[in-house]
Amino acid sequence: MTLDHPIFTRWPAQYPDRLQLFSAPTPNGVKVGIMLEETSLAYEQHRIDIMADESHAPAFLALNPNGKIPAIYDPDGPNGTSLALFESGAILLYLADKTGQFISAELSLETVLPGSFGYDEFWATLYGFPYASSPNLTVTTKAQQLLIFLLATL
Ligand SMILES: N[C@@H](CCC(=O)N[C@@H](CS)C(=O)NCC(=O)O)C(=O)O
Repeated sequence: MTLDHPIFTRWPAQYPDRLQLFSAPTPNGVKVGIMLEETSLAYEQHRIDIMADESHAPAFLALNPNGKIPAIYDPDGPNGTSLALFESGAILLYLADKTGQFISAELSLETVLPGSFGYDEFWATLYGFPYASSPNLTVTTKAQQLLIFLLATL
């Protein structure tokens, strides 16, 4: 089985039947890894060195045009097709939906996604990442940035 996506030219899959995780040991990066462990899904991990700007390599941008980890490629996606997905909140929801774990039938996207943005701010402030030096980057601003990116890209 060979996976047909440009990401695998740079980060080949040793176990192509498994869900492929492209990430790094950051708060956003590890939460997807934790979810995969907790749900017991079989996965293969690829470390993306964001300090070496690997998240902006053409092969990675083909998976996430926004140039950020985490991102996944699921060879066993919905309706028997493969699925490439980025944004940790979206990935967590997808994995919850796929496995039927860690999600309630009453939970809505509106309650989950702002939480994802909020975590960014919290951890960035704690560890002194660039977000911390940008106090004006509020949840709303970040949501707007993402939507502007999506509108410009789609
Ligand atoms: N809202 C995104 C944020 C992802 C994000 O900020 N990823 C950071 C690491 S935690 C990253 O890839 N930084 C590298 C860069 O922006 O160049 C998510 O939750 O997935």
